[in-house]
This record gives sequence, structure tokens and C-alpha cells, in this order.
Amino acid sequence: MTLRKDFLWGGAVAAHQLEGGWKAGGKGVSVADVMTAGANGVERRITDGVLPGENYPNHKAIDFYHRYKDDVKLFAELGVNCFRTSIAWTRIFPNGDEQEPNEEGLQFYDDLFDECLKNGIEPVITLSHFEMPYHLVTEYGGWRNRQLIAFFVRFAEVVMTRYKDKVKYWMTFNEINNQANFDMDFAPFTNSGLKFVEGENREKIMYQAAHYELVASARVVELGHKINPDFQIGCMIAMCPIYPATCKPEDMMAAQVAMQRRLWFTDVHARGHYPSYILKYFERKGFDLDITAEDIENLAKGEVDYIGFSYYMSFAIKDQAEKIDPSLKLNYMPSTAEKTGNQENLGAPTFDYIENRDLVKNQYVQASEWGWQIDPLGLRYSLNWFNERYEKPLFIVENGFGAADKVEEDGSIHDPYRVEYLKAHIEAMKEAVDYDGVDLIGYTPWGFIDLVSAGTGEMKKRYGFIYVDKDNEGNGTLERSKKDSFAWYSKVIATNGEEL
Ligand code: BGP
Repeated sequence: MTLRKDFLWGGAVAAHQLEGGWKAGGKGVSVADVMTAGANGVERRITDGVLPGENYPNHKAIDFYHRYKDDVKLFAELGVNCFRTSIAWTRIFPNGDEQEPNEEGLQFYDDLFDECLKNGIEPVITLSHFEMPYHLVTEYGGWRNRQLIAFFVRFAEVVMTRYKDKVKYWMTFNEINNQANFDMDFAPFTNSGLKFVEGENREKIMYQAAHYELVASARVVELGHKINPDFQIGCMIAMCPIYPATCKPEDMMAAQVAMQRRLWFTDVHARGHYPSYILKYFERKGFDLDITAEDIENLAKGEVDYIGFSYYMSFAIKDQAEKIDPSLKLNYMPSTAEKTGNQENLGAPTFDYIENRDLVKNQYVQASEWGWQIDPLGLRYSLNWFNERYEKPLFIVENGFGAADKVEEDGSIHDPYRVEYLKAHIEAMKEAVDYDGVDLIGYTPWGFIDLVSAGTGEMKKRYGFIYVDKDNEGNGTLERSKKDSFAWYSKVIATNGEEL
């Protein structure tokens, strides 16, 4: 048998993408509640706190808040032994800066976790998944403010203490490295509540915010181990390996720098200190960041226990891509417009100009309807990349294929494309364990019950084994039904990945 006996097979979601009940039980307004709704090609952007109408995607989402008991039964029928979700910060601290938590919010997660455990499902928890209190943005400027560290640590302390006997696996910040795309509005806002004003140095502010988040994460790791020494506390990294588009040395170098630019966050999380290349970069750019001696000590004390990561796609990069035919460029997010970047100085590749605009289509792989390139082997490559650098246990906490499903007359949903995608990725993951000896904790495919897309706000972009009757406009009964892939994944779990 390739995978370990206690392998965690599960599914992953985030509170704001499925719970709904956005004002229920004393919940406060989160950043996810005030984005533009997205869908139908509309870019998800920051509003000034405008609360979109009744049919705003996240406000009701799939109403998991009220339906979780039935849903957990379905998860148990699917056979998963773990369930990755997040604790909505705003259910516990509605504004984020209160001293005392909201008991009703705490009770909700007690009930949810009890329901899971009763059904043989272990909760795996992300502390911050694109849903920080909006109040922390308006009053403090989001994570550009050092005070956020104390608020986050307090939040973590409360929930880790409360659920210390119900949750073992924790993650601090979901896809913390997405902020490297500071040229978009979506990524920094959802991760760190950063709203930029005209003329600000976005890049410098992003690095400052990321530093505070990394310190907060390290302090939570240290604190969590005091609360319960058995806790396993990880980071969560968006892994999209970047290949050189050709073997031209300049492309090779561009790919290496692009990987550093997106993935340096992992170095800090896993090694407890900044890598030399990023310190050099700060120096060269004259970024006088607020990094204290105490911060450095805290980072060293808060190395993560494991590396959690999402894997959906790989990229390819070409040096000096502005000379490339526009039709070859990759567009994988609605907001990946060319915006910033130092277009003039095209000397040695540095973080300055290696950006999304340099990404090109990879001719050797297919892409989804949303331009996400399908590359199962890239998962084995990624597992090896992490394993070689950090030698820590790894946990694939998101993987999946967003597709528009069709419901047949008789209510059945045939989704062979989903099975094909997941099967190929599980095969690659098994190869990494079998041939490369990677220490792998588990696998939780994303959105295993249909939910609202974070990137586009759509319901149409579905990942689930469980279908939810709701469309992009918010219409539908919210009824749940099983897709063909449900039986397939059940069998995969039952055989611990032997039968695909
Ligand atoms: C990751 C996020 C998830 C999820 C997933 C799929 O980046 O951690 O929250 O949404 O991507 O993305 P999308 O919903 O845009 O298809």
C-alpha cells in the first residue's frame, strides 16, 4: 500500500464560501461580504463597504450554516475522514478588535465539530481564509498595521483553547503568498485587507503586511504548541510551479526568480527566517520595513510543523514577455490585467518585473474553461520541490477542477472530466510518495461540495462531488445531489487510493 494507513482523505472549503448566515449569531462583516459580487466575467474588487444586495454570493452561499447536519451526513457517506474548513474570524470577534469573543459564534463551531467527530470526520482548520473582519480594514488599514498581530493572536488563542480536544491540524493563513500579486486588487485585499490609495508603494506595503502576518503566524505556532503539544500547525501556500518556457538560460533564470517571488513566504514559515535573496531585494529597493529584533526571534520560534498547500495548475514564463505575441499570454484570473511593473529596466531578472504579465501559455498542457492549466505531473514536481527544500511533512489541502456541470433530465450529473483530473493528480501524488519518499499527511480536494468561487464569485465554477442547486444569480432550491464523481471518490477513499 502506497499511502500511510492513517492518510487523511477529505474535502476542503472555506467558511465564507459555503456558510452563508452572514449576519447570523452575532457575526460581523468580513472583507468577503463587501467585495463586488463578481460572476459573468466581472472582476472581484474592493468596495467601500457597500453591502451588495440579497443575492450577493457569499451572504447566503450554500446555507451550510443552517444545513450542516445534513451535509456532514453526506460527507460521512462519501467516506471522508477529515474536513478542512475555516473558522470565520467575524463569528468569534465580529469587529476583530474586541477583548471578549462572541459565544454564539464559538458555539456554532463546537456544534459543527461535534457533528463531524460523531461521524468519524476530523476537522482540519484554517484560521484565516480570505475573511478577516472588515472593521480591521477601515479602522486599522488591514495588515499594514502592527496591531493586527495582537488581534490575530488573540483570536487564535481563543479558538485553539476552545477546540483543543477537537482539532489537531491547524493552518494559519490561507494562500499567504497570493499577496505577491500586489498588482491585482483581489489578492492583497482578501489576504490582508490592504486597500491601496493612489501613489502608494503597493509593493512595499505588501511586504510590510506579509511580515506582520508571518510574525503573527509564528507566534500562533508557538502559542498553539503550549495550548496542546499534540497540535500540528502548518502554513498554507498557493503552489503554482513556474517552468521556464524554453531552455534558454534567460528563461530558466526568469523562472527561478519568479518562483522565489511567489514562494519566499514558505522559506520564512518553514525555516524561521528570511532567505538571503529577499533581504537583498529589500536592501536594493530601499524598503525600510518595520522588522524588529523581537520579530526575528519570534519567527525563529514559530517554524511550522508541516506545509499545507493548494495545487491547481502550473505556469510557464518567458523572459521579457512584453515582446511576446499577446495571443500566447496566459490569462488565468479575471483581474490579471497588465497594471504595474518596471517595464523599462530589463536587465537581470529581479522581482521588479517578473510578474503575471510574463506568464505564457504552456503548449504541452490543456487549460480549463477559466484558463487554469491542467498539469498532474506538476503536483509531483511541487511535492518534490517542497520536500527537497524543507524536509517537512506535506499536506495537499486543495486540488480540483472548476467546471460547469450539467444536470440531466433525470437529475443525474455526469462529470467524467472531474474524475479524470483528480485521478491523474492522485496518481502523481502517489508517485511522489512511492518513488520520491515524500512524507504526505493527506489530500483534501477543494470545494468537494459545490460552493461560491473565491476568484470569480460564481456558482457556475463547480468543484464538488455534491451538487448544490443554485445559479450565478442566486436562484435555486439549494438542494444537494450526488454527481457521478461521488461514488468514484468514495471508492478511492475506501481503498486508500489503491483503486482509482
Ligand atoms: C484557492 C482558494 C480557495 C478557492 C480555490 C478555487 O485560491 O484558497 O478559496 O476558491 O482557490 O478558486 P476559485 O474559487 O477562484 O475557482
